[in-house]
Amino acid sequence: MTIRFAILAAACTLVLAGCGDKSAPPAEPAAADVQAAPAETPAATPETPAAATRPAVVTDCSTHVEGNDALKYNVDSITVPASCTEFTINLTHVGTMPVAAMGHNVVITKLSDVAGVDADGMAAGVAANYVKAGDPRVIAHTKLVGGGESTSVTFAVSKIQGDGPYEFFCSFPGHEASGMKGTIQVQ
Ligand SMILES: [Cu+2]
Repeated sequence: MTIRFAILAAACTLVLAGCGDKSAPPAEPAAADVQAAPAETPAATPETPAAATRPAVVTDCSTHVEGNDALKYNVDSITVPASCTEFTINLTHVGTMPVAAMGHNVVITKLSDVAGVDADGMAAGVAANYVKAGDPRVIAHTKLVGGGESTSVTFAVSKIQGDGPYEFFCSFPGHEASGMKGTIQVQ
């Protein structure tokens, strides 16, 4: 900052106009914030720029997704680095409601398979984590968790490098339709 002020002061002596407002030099992010905000790098999902307003933070071929009591994930886009062979999604239910009333999972399918997988999952019931057993359309899924619980799933990245697009969503009845979904892509 000292150097920056020195440059600013030098510039003002050369150019007398436009230096009136010295009260607000551009703030630099605190070091602690840098890791929490890689979402703002230009690498975020050019395919779906409008939809991806809450990109997931990805670290070491894994990410953390939260679900709450208000039928929401905290992210709507997961970009998996192409350098990863496997990828892990850690899911935490940050609410307090029980699994039978407000359970959440993460299911990954092709976008075109979401409706069918969701409907068959509902039929499979809560004991099956709302995922039909052996469904070949399901690329990966976590178990269903209630408030305060966590779970995770790891899958081969090659499984979402085919003929997408791919979506992640919660297959608890009605949750995908309520917006518990997002895009997942490899980049
Ligand atoms: Cu849910």
